[in-house]
Amino acid sequence: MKNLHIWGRLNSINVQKVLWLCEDLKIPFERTDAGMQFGVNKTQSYLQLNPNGLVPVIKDNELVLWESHAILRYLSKKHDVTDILYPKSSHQSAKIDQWLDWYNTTAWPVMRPLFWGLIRTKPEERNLQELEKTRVQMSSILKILDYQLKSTPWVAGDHFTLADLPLALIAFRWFNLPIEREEYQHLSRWFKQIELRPGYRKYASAPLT
Ligand SMILES: N[C@@H](CCC(=O)N[C@@H](CS)C(=O)NCC(=O)O)C(=O)O
Repeated sequence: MKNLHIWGRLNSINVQKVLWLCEDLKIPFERTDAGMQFGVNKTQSYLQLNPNGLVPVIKDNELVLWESHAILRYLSKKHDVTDILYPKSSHQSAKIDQWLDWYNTTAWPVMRPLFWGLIRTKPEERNLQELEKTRVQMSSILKILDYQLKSTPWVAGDHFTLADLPLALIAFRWFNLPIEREEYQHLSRWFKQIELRPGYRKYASAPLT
């Protein structure tokens, strides 16, 4: 039996973050499908692990942990011997935290309705006007990321870090939704590098569902 167990379905963006990191860091794990069509996440035993009834949740020996970014930080601190993904130095991790918070407060709240509206809503139930407004808003958010990537090769500086990973999952959705896209040169350059990462290839590049 592996020490690390992950609950969550493969097409959840928050689960994908954790699976991708495990692949990049070669952390062995077992996984149980949970969420949406798999159910599980509203059962009493699951709610004892995560009272929010959301995926992912992990159990690593005795530690139970939910919130995908907390899980990313925990696994990086424990397994990343290079100390690059989420450096122990508070000075170096500050920018990574900035972008992880920006993902949660700014980027995902806009990408989420765009993704749900175009992928998980029947065509006849889509509000196309509203979706176009959201697309324009998402584009202006990605312009901020593009501007950052003009001055640094990766989101938080010279290396791939935890700052890149969740934002790359948003970028994947942006590049794969059936929408018009403004040309963001630096974002595209960065994303080509993202596409080479093993965790992205294995867990984050399947067609959107
Ligand atoms: N802030 C949480 C959000 C977790 C979340 O919203 N998970 C979604 C999937 S991406 C979920 O569990 N949805 C219910 C379901 O799949 O049934 C995190 O980052 O882990």
